[in-house]
This record gives sequence, C-alpha cells and structure tokens, in this order.
Amino acid sequence: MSKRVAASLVAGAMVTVLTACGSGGGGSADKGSGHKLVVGFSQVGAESGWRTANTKSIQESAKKAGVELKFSDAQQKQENQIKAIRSFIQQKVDVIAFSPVVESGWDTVLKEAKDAHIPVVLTDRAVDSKDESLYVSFLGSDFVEEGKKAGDWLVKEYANNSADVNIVQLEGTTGSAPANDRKSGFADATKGEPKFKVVASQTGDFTRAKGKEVMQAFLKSQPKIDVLYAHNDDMALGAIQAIEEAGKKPGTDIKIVSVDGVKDAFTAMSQGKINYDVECNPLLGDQLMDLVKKVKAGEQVPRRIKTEEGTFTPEQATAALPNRQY
Ligand code: GZL
Repeated sequence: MSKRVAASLVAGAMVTVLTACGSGGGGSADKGSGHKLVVGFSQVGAESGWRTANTKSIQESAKKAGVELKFSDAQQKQENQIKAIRSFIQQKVDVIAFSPVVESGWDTVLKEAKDAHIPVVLTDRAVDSKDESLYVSFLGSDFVEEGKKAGDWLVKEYANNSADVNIVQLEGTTGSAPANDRKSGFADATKGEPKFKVVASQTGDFTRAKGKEVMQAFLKSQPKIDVLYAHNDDMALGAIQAIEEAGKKPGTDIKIVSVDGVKDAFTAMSQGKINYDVECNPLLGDQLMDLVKKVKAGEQVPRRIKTEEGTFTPEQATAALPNRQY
C-alpha cells in the first residue's frame, strides 16, 4: 500500500459514502453574512471521457448548490494549476479545490493558500505532501484498490493456465496518483504468480491518441502479447484501434482489463473488445459541494472521503449501457 494511503488510513476518519448521495441543493450563502460561497477549482484538463464527466458533475453541482465556481482547466500542466491557485488566492475565494495532475511539487503554493487563510480540498487525485495541514480533506477513489481489483480479475481469469502470460501496461500520466497507485495495486495482486510477466510498461498519459501510439509500439516490439492492462478506458480505446489495425482481435487475441467505466468502454465491452472494467466514479460534484459548504462553515470534515465504485464484466456493462450517465 502506498505511504499516502497508509497515512490517510492512520489519519482515521475514513468515510465511505455513496458518490451519488450528495445532498446538494439550497443556497450556500454564509450563514448570516449573505455572502455567496465562492470556490476556486483547478481541473487537470479535458484529457479523457472520465475528466469530461467529472467537470460536468462539478459544474452542475455548483449551480444546484448556489456556489459561485471559478473554474480553470490546466491542460494537464502543473504550472497552470499553480498559476490558477495563486489567482484564486489573489481573488480571495472562500475555498480552493483541485485535482492535482501529479502528486509532488505542491507544498509552496499550498503554503501560500494556508498563509492566506484559504482552506484547500483535494478531489479525485492526491498530493504526496508530508504537511497534512496544507489541505483539509481528500475526496476521491482508492486507486491502489482499483489496481488490485484489475489484478485480482487477471489471477482468476488465468487460474487454470500454467503458461507464461505476457502483459503490456499502459500507464496513466507519469507521477500522477492514479498511475502510481493503479500500477502498485495491480503488481501487488499479481506478484504471487510468476507466470504473469509485465513485458512492457509505458505512459499513455490517459489519452486515446497516446494510448494508440504506445500500443502500436508494443505490438511492434513484443513477439507475444496476451493481456493489456490500461490505467484508463481512453488509453484502452486507443489501444483497441492499434490492435485492430494490426489485424488482431481485442478481447480475444489480446485480453484487455481497464479502469474508469465510461460509456464508450461499455460499448466496446458489449462488442467483446474489453474483458473487464474497474469503475472509477467521476460524479464527485454533489459531495464536493457538501464538503466546501461544511469547510466554509468551519464544521469538522473527514480527512479522507472514499468514493464507492464497482467492477464490470461485459454482461454487466451491456446491461448498464442504456442508463450510463457518462
Ligand atoms: C482518476 C482520474 C483519472 C482517470 C482518467 O480518478 O484522475 O484521470 O482514471 C483521467 O481517465 O484522465
């Protein structure tokens, strides 16, 4: 388990709530002041279907909650997020919330927010700062658990096989919490089985284009690929294009296990192209608005709020498709 996850466990106050159960609604003016709650939000970017759904959820929930949202898209660049946070400090927002594109390099700017007495909430991804006073809460998934779920499925899928299983891995953005933790969770789940060999592993930066490009390289360099483990569906969908262009059948010649559970991946699953999908729920908006209102009101909030999420076989994905929100 990563140090960060262990720390948050030790920090106690682990709260697992249903993502969809945010209360939302109702004005969010400070009790008595009439001042509209202003939140500065720095988003990673618009790199994937998951991110698009996450942004939509946050924007819609802010509107519903009567929160004024100052929203910034960092185009997956840490320096843009740091600039946005400094701008929110200048604007004296009530609360800063952000999804850190990578785990490291945040202490200086978060100290500036602390010195300006502006509370910070992490959503979706975490930071590896040792100074826990730099943010009040982290709302998001347990990526180590997601990686473990993917690995556990693979162990079951190949329980009766003794031959080597050659795995290629499309990693998320280098240095990001989901990439680090999904990699370690998967490795932990499969380390007891020497037949599982990760023969190639490279970042596809969570995008379809890069996922396709790296999968093309894997197909050229690897004589035998049995499984693709993709850290998100967008990279898996890009890889599917590469696999089909190479004249192979995704889901059959090369089994695919992925993470996120977005609609396009469920469509691919219904076509037999992805074999298992570990859900990572992007619908954090209502919970985030509840959280920022409590933080602004000075209420005690949990250090760690873990989102509930499941796993999908092709049959389950096909059944879920008609009502899938994202
Ligand atoms: C996970 C999130 C990841 C998704 C990707 O919570 O940070 O970033 O898995 C997205 O699709 O790009």
